[in-house]
Formats: sequence, C-alpha cells, structure tokens
Amino acid sequence: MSNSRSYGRIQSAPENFISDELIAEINADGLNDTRRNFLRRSFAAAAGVVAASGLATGNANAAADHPGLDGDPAILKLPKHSTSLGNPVAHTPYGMPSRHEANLQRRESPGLTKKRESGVAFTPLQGLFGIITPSGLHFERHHAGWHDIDPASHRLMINGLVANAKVYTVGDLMRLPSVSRMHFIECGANTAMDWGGPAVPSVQYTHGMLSCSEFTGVPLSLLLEDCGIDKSKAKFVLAEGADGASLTRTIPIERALDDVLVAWGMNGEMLRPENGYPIRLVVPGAQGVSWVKWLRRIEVGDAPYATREESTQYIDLMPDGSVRQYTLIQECKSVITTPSGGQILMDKGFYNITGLAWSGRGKITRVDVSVDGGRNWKTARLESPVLSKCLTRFNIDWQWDGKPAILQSRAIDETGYVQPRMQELRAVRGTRSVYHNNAIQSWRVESSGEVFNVQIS
Ligand SMILES: Nc1nc2c(c(=O)[nH]1)N[C@H]1C(S)=C(S)[C@@H](COP(=O)(O)O)O[C@H]1N2
Ligand SMILES: [Mo]
Repeated sequence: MSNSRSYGRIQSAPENFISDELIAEINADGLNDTRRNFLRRSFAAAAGVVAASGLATGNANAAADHPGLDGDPAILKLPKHSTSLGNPVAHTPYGMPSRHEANLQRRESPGLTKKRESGVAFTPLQGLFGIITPSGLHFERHHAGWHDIDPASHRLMINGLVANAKVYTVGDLMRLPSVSRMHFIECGANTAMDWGGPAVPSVQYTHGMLSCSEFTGVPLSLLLEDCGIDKSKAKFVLAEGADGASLTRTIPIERALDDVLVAWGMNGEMLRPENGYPIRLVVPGAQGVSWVKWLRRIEVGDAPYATREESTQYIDLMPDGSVRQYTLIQECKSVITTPSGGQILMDKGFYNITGLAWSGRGKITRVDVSVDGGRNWKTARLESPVLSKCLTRFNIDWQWDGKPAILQSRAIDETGYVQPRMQELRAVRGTRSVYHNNAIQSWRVESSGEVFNVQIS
C-alpha cells in the first residue's frame, strides 16, 4: 500500500439494536409497510447513537492515521500482559474466541418467528473473513428444535428400490472410504424478507442464512451401491430426519448418485448438534432444506414424494398464480459484507470492499462491483481457492470521497449466468415469492458514513 492512501475506519454494526419488544410485535403481526418503515427508522436512530459516541473503538489501522505516535498510551505504556505470567496451556481445553469478540454472534432476526417450532439464527457475515464459517457461527434453521443425539443409538436405514435394505450404525458409516469437500449451504428463504423492499438492516439478516464448511462423509452413491440400488427403476430418493419434524425431502436420483454426501465431519471435527450431529445429508448447491439433519432414513423410489416440506412449504408462487415446486438449486448470488448495512465509515479515504459470491451450479468466474448504483462496474479480485458450489471471497480497492454512494456486487458463474438486478428478478418471479431471492444487493453509503439497506428501481 502506498503512503498516499489514508486508511478508512469502519464502525461495526450495532448488532442487537432492535428491541425485543419490537421483535415481539413484528412476530405477532407480521411485517407490513408501516412496520418496515418503523424498523428502518429505529435502525437509523440506533446507528446515530453509535455515530455520536465517536471513535471509541478505533481499530488496528488507527496508527496509520497518527504519523507521529507521541502521546499514544497504547504504544508507550507497558501493559500488564507484557510484564506478567500468562494463563497455562489447556486452561480452556476446547478453545473459545477472545472475550473481546463477544459481539460476534448468531442472532435471530426481527420479523421472523422466534418459536422453537420454527427457529432461525443468522450467521454474522459482516464479521467473518475468508470463506469458512466458524462452526459455532454456522447459521441454524430448525423445524422442531435441535437435540444432542447419542451417536451410539443413532441409525441410518436405506430401503425402497434396493436389493438389500440395510441399517448402518454411525461406526459402520465412519469405516467407509470418506471424502472432504468445501461447500456453502444457503436456506432457500435467505433474503426472503427483502422481496417486498429493503426490510432488515444488516447483512447478517439479509444474507446470514448462508454458511460454508469443509464437510467430511461418505458419498451417498457408495451406500446406494452397497444396498444394491435398482438403477432401472430408481428415479428419486427421500431423505428423512430423526427430529420431531421428521423433515423429509425428495432428491432426484442423478443428484443422489452425484456429489451428495452422508456427512459426519464439519471443519475437521464432528458436526455440531445444531447442524445435524451425528450425521446429515450434504447436497452441494441445493437449497438448505434438502440437507437433511439427524439423517435416519433414505428411501429409494420411482416418483417424487410430495411431502409437506415440498408441497406446502418451500414452493415459489409465480406471477401467473402457478406454483413452482422442487426448486433444488441455489442460483448464482453475491453480497458485499463490508461496507454493509449498519456499519459506519468514520472518515474518507481507502476502504477494502469485500464480499462473498456463490453458485449452486459450479464455480464463480467473475464478480463485478459498482459504487454508483450499477452505472459503472469494475471487476473484483477473486481470492483463492475458487471452488465449485463453495463460497468465493472477492475484494476490491475503493477510495471513498465522502459523497453518497451505492455499493453493489454482481456475480457470474461458470454457466455464464449473471446475477440479476432486483427488478429483473421481479419481472420473472413477481412479488409474492418467499424463497430464492438472489437479486443484487444495494448498500447506500450516506455522506455521514452510515450504510443502509436500499433497493433501486
Ligand atoms: N431434520 C431436519 N433437517 C433439516 C432441517 C430441520 O428442521 N430438520 N432444516 C432444514 C433447513 S430448512 C435448512 S435451511 C438447513 C439448515 O441447516 P443448518 O441448521 O445446519 O444451518 O437444514 C435443513 N435440514
Ligand atoms: Mo431452509
């Protein structure tokens, strides 16, 4: 970096500035326009308070803004940690994040139910680096809560159009040849709140039903072969979970025999209970609901099963009134995670615009970034690795001149598909959808430095 650059400081988003009372009201009555405006106003008010409190937090780049460091106590005084003995090894047998990072949490969103029967906690994308989501911050979506299941008593049954139906213990599965692969998982309802206009304030709530891990498991194709799948008749499989929801999803046989895994590993250790311990289905590129957690049964059949989660839920109401069922693939999408809604740019100068891009159809080939609401675009750097059906990190330099700006990212995948603008998506999908909103996200930077979730027509 050249010395002529000044380094911009970013005040991070106040994560829990929306009161529990407001969330309760929204959950009781739903999210109408009045409430959406109210949310936006209370969000702005909360952001204002933080702005007034000034530079209290600072950051690692602060030194660059003080050419003569005289008088900065942070550099002149010998702190206690430099003059005393530290904690012993294995003080925390399972390591935890620094207490200074306590604000980085999974959080429930305003406007969505907070019931145990249907819960969502969102990943704080604004605070993460690279492409891997720390396991403790992986988003959670449960239809009937989660349990910490004893792996010793858990079983996986494979039945239906197979020569030999079989029951596997977790130990049986873990003896088989395994693979490890990095993939994103995105709930079909990610960005659902924003179909009707910008609704939620920060990237945690607009895009945080998205995580990415290295998963380890046995290919489902190997298990199906092991049971003697009847390839002439088999057209679909049904995957079923062991939770109270008995969550079930149909998966076409081509996918089941392709890259689907029965996984026990996540980021080098066993799955977390919230994410399906001891085993879950990994269906790369497919919407989250197909990634059945606490997997207990795979049935091989010759027709789609039309279960509750694929006939009344996870369907897309199209503009002509028809309903689109069995949407499997998460289309190409991207979002800028910094600067993003709720953050505040504390001064003019250099910023690294960074974000994530992904496609359920393969690799990301390009991400363009605009700082003027889509009139001009520049191609961002894709950081390695760029993997199929995996998050890709992009970065691009930006000098902020202190004037209002609208930041957008637009991803392109290896099929040539270009992430659509919101109005392009609405033209095809109408306005009554809940699921599968992969539109370009816009963040407006005000001259005050505050960043807001906006949509431009
Ligand atoms: N058995 C079971 N599997 C499930 C669910 C569930 O409630 N029960 N939720 C599904 C949905 S809708 C999503 S988006 C993903 C979420 O996975 P995660 O909680 O690990 O993020 O799991 C899917 N698998
Ligand atoms: Mo989901």
